[in-house]
Amino acid sequence: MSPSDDIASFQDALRKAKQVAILAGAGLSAASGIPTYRGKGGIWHEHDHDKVASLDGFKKDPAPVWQFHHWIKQVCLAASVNDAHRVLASLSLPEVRGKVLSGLKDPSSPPLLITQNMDGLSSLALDSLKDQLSPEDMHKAKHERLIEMHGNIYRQTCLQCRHTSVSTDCHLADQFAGSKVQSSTSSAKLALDQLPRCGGSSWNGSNRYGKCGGPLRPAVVWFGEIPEGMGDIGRYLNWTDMLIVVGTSAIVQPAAGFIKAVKDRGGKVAFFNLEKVEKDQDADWLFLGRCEETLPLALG
Ligand code: BJW
Ligand code: ZN
Repeated sequence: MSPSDDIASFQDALRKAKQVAILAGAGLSAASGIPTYRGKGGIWHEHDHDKVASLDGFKKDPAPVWQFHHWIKQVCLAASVNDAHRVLASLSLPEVRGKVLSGLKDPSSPPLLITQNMDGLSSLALDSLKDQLSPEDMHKAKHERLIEMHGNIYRQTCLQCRHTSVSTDCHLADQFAGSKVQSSTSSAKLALDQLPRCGGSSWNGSNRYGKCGGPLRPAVVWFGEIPEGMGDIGRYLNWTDMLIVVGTSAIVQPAAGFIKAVKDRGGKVAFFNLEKVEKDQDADWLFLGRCEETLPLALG
């Protein structure tokens, strides 16, 4: 049976759901000016993901990988949250849950937001609720009920000591100064000794702690790597009876498999996407359109 586009029946099912999860993809941040990966204008039309989004590619030639991530970071820094991020963040407010999700088994907790995006915008949308959420509820919303399964563009990990640091600075800004690297495909080339190095402390073998200096990599999840939070996601989805899928082509595993996992346990699935995708055949509801418009209508 093809999915329904009836908002009232979706809202009714949502009010009755006992445990709700949201799976988000690049379409969630499209209205914020961040390009998606596939489809028109998609990042993978311009870039070879084997080269810029795999550990093998990084080991062979790290410079273009850093250049690519430097560009994404600049795009993310220039972006701001949109209405779809805002309405999802609003589910962290108890009074909104009382209205939209009144059947939750645990009414004191927001639904789990699993995002494949590494732009940090879902967390930023929660920050804007700081006057309406207690510090405990804010902590829960940001650290227990938000999983950035493909990592975060503002973090980097040292391949030598494994130290992970967070930085909103553009590491490579100095190296690129004057060379105007404004696009991901700029021909400006980085030398190996210009690539970011670890400034964290590590055991240096002589009974003292010092600067490690090892090579850094972006702390994002590349192809062939295991996404973050898989254990927590699996446990949560076991009991999820409503999965809301927003702005993803649902091609990349393991995220794409979450849809079947919920359906197989008798749960319902609602898609909010700009266009039809293969996996929405399994959905109970499909709302085609821009999620920054359709989500506030359905959840508002
Ligand atoms: C809107 C909108 C608007 C636009 N409103 N909608 C062969 C078969 C099966 C699997 C594999 C295979 N070969 C390899 C694999 C595994 C691989 C995989 O799935 N590959 C497929 C491509 C085939 N997966 C992996 O390697 C993953 N790891 C893994 O599987 O480990 C083993 C494992 C096993 C079991 C358990 C656990 C682990 C890792 C995947 C890592 C993905 N990383 C990237 C980031 C790289 C960039 C970087 O390094 O900086 O993550 S790739 C890229 O794709 C990014 C995204 O998060 C991810 C998903 O993309 P998303 O979000 O769906 O974006 P799009 O562009 O595809 O779709 C956007 C949608 O939005 C479109 O439909 C638009 O219409 C819509 N839209 N505007 C609503 N306004
Ligand atoms: Zn280090």
